Amino acid sequence: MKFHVMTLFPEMVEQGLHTSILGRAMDAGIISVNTVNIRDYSEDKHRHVDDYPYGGGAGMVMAAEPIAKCYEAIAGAINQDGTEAGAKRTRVVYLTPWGRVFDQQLAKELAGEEELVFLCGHYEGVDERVLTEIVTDYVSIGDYVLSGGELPAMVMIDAIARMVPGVLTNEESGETESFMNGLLEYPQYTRPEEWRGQPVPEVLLSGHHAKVAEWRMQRSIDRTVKYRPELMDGVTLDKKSAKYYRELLAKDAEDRQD
Ligand code: 6GU
Repeated sequence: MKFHVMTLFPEMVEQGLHTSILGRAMDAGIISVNTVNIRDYSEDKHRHVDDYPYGGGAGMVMAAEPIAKCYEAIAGAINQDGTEAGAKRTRVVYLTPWGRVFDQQLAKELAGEEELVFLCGHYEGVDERVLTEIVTDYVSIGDYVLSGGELPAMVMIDAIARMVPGVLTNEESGETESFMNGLLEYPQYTRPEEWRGQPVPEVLLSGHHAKVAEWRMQRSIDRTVKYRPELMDGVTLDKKSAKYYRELLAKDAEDRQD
C-alpha cells in the first residue's frame, strides 16, 4: 500500500514513520510513504504558500494553487487524473478538527485501498476551493486542536498500515485481535517474578492456557468497565465472559448502594 503525504514538513513525517513496525514494513516493500513538499509547487520566487485571508482576521491561509499543483503531480504519478469516468478515484484525506473522528473501523476500511493521499494543512486553514476540488474524506483524530495535519496523518498511517496484510507478524496480529474484540488490553507482566514487593499474578505462572485466557478476558472486562464503559455496548462476549460481566455490574451496583 502506498501513502502519499502533501505537507510543508516532509522530514517530520518521514522520520516519524520510518521506525519500528512501519520501518520494517517499508524495508520489506509492503508499504511505502511518499512525502511531497507543497512548497516545491509554490508560485513565487520566495516559495510562499500562504496569503492573507479575504475578509480579514488573524493568521494566514494556505493558497489553493500550490496544493492543487502538488496534488496533480501525485495523481499523475498514480496514473489517473481523478476526474476520468469509471476510474475509481484515489481517496484524498484532509486532516482537520472538524472531520469525522478517526477510529479502528475507519483504519480497517482505509487499509483496503491501494493508495491514499493525505493533505496536511497549516496556519489558519486552507483555501476552501481546493478542498472542495480534491478532498474525498475530512478526518479528525480527536477533539483537541493541533498545529498542523502532520501528526494526525502519522497517527492515521500507523493505524492503517497495521491493518495491511503482512505488516504485522502472526504474533503481533494476535495481540491486535484481542483489542479488536472491542475490549481494552489486559495487564502484562515480564521478569522479575517479584518486583519491589509486587508479585506477578499467580495464574500467569501456572502454564494453564485456558485459565490464563480466562483471567486475561476478565481483566480486559474490568479495565474496559472502569476506564471506557461506553465501549462495552459494542462488545460481544462468550457465555462465560458475559456471566462474569453481569456479575461485575451487579457487584458495582451493590457497591454504589452502600
Ligand atoms: Cl486532523 N488536525 C488538526 N490541525 N488538529 C486536530 C486534528 C487534525 N484532529 C484533532 N485535532
